[in-house]
Amino acid sequence: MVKVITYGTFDLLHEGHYKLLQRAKQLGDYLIVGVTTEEYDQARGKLNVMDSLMTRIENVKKTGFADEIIVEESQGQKFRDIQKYNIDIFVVGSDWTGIFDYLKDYCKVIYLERTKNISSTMLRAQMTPIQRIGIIGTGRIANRFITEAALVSGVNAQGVYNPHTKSAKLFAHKWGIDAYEDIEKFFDMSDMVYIASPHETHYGYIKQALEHDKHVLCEKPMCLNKAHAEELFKLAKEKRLVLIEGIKTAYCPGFAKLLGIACGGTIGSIRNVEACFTKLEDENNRELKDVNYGGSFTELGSYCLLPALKIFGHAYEDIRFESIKDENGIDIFTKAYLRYPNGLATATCGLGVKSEGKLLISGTRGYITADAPWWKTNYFEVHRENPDDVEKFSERFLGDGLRYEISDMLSMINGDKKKYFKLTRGDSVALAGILEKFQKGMGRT
Ligand code: C2G
Repeated sequence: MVKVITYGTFDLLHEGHYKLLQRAKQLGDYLIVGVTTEEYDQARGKLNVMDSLMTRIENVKKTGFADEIIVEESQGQKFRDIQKYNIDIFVVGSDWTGIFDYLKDYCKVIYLERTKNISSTMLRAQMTPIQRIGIIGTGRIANRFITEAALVSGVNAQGVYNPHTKSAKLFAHKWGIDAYEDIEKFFDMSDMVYIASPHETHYGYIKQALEHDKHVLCEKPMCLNKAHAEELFKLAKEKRLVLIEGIKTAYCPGFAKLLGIACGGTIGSIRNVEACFTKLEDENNRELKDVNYGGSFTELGSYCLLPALKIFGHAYEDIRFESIKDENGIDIFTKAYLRYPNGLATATCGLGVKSEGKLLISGTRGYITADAPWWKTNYFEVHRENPDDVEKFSERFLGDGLRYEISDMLSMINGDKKKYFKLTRGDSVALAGILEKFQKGMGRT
């Protein structure tokens, strides 16, 4: 008897799961299905699971393919189960290709082609449809987005669009999704759109997506023009669509905890915020070649301005920029100085100069420091006058952190408004306004 095992969350059971189980069953005589517990999903960073474990087990049972159903509770369990149940074949979808090769010493490992298009859940009773994601752009961040989306239940990355069709086809082949040459068909396939194209194309794509009634998650900087940002949020509101800017720091639990403690009075009234983020970039990369939209501040300013905007708000009295520029006039290092009625802030960004990537929040009774990568907040300290009085805080930051914004986006689409406070429309409009001022100061269009 050939024994097969597979594992999954099987949340909002859909045809991707169904077809996986169907093919897994055909590989042998006896199929064991491991359904992940809430605790294990939490531990492995799978977000936004909607169905309870019992519902998910029930739904797997209803498919009729499982001869036995077990629960998966921990990281090392697969290895132990293969011994315990005397398994011949471990099978999982191709979005996991390579990840489980370590099991090849103990049984056959098969990665089955994942199902590209999920039109709906298998169960009419399901109230929460699967959000089909269309991706615009095929660069580094778009690659990271796919792996992060696989760890958010309730979404399915289905298609990619890039005007350079070859890039779209290469990306689609790599990730087992569809490439679209016709943007109209691309929009038809999607429920929500993730935009990771060059900065200057964001406005146009967001507008097109909203006009096609699609929710939008756009990479930062969403806009380099305040009026554009206001226009897009107004359009989204009119059409009852979700439009958010993807600044991963804003959505991660560690940053939320840091803000909560900073603004909770433990360091008194906040009077100074200093955020620095430098990342030496290859001088041939877009970021240091594009004389109109490249440079340190358009690339990293969204991160470095975020703490000041969340703490002091948008009503700064004055802002100025000091930049070090290269021979093409592109800023390799920029400091933005903001003055508020009761506070000072600096945002220091560098793609061509390396500095101490620190976040410092100074108050009348103490200060908070978070070292690089504070923008993936996982640790910070609260210091007071007494140098021995230091409180330490940590919080997990999962993977590349894009799953947090995807998960929050899903919650907003499903009507959970309280998620908006993490990065509000006002924050994104203020950011667009500051970037617009910077662009003008650089003599750019
Ligand atoms: N799947 C698929 N096509 C999709 C979506 C999912 O074939 N469009 C497959 C996955 O590859 C997986 C199974 O369906 O083999 C269950 O998917 P999930 O419930 O998302 O589980 P997952 O998070 O992939 O966890 O230990 C758990 C395993 O790592 C799988």
